[in-house]
Amino acid sequence: MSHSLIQIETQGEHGEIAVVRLHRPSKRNALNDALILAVRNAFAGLPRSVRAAVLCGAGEHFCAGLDLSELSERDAGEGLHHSRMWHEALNQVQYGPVPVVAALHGAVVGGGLELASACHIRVADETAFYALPEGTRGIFVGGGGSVRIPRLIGVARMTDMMLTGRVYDASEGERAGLAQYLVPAGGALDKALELARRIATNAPLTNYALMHALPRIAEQSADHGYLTEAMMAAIAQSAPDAKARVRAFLEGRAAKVKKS
Ligand code: 1HE
Repeated sequence: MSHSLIQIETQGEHGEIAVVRLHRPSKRNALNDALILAVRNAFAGLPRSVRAAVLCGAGEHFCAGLDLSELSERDAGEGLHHSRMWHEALNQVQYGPVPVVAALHGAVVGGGLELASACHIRVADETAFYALPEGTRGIFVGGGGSVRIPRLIGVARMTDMMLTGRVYDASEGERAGLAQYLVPAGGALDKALELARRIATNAPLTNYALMHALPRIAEQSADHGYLTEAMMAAIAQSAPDAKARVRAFLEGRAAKVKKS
């Protein structure tokens, strides 16, 4: 499946991996309204065979953020609805049908970092750099960044990035928690695909719990979190899939945990 601004391809024997590629390289994958809606539609409409997805960008950069040429004459009400449209699209990435691994390279800035933050795992190559130029452009994040980015790197680091225009390089970004994996230049997509293939073999209910229960438990009080955890654990372990996997280990048919 392919739209002009976004390309979607499935991989794997049963089409279990989707690669969703932002495809507006001449504008560094800047997110105009059409592209942000295409992102929403891509994740809302993934084929049912898909168990894990990779999100990447065409060209030299992952994403240059909001298309600044569209930031023209919106009044306050229009700005509110525009931001809510971004929220809806990025929520579709975070709370869509399957875990999403972001493969990052080059600029991961502004709304591009907001989009990467909505993914479940981020893999960056050595060319990646991160910034929130909203601060210096006289605007504010509007794609959920003020909610998601502090959860990755803390309020103090995000405040610094926005107040001073600080740019994190790839290794600083990995140390700060913006990416979970750092790989050589050109290697992000392959690593992201390797992780997605592994994720696709998990029991679907486990992936569901990690996408939908874990982030909510992390927002609950400890007391409420323990109860939600117990209920999620009970549901996950009751699935035939879980029982079969545990039996396979006990009968010596499943892999042991090994140091890598
Ligand atoms: C753009 C955009 C854009 C590039 N909107 N058109 N984001 C920013 O403030 C980042 C702005 N972009 C940059 O700093 C640089 O473009 C990059 C570091 C990402 C890439 O540099 P480079 O040298 O590879 O490309 P370029 O020559 O700067 O850009 C190539 C073309 O893309 C050029 O257009 P052309 O018609 O002259 O060829 C650029 O104008 C265009 N382009 N980035 C529009 N962002 C939900 S709220 C989120 C708020 C934000 O995201 S604010 C942060 C916006």
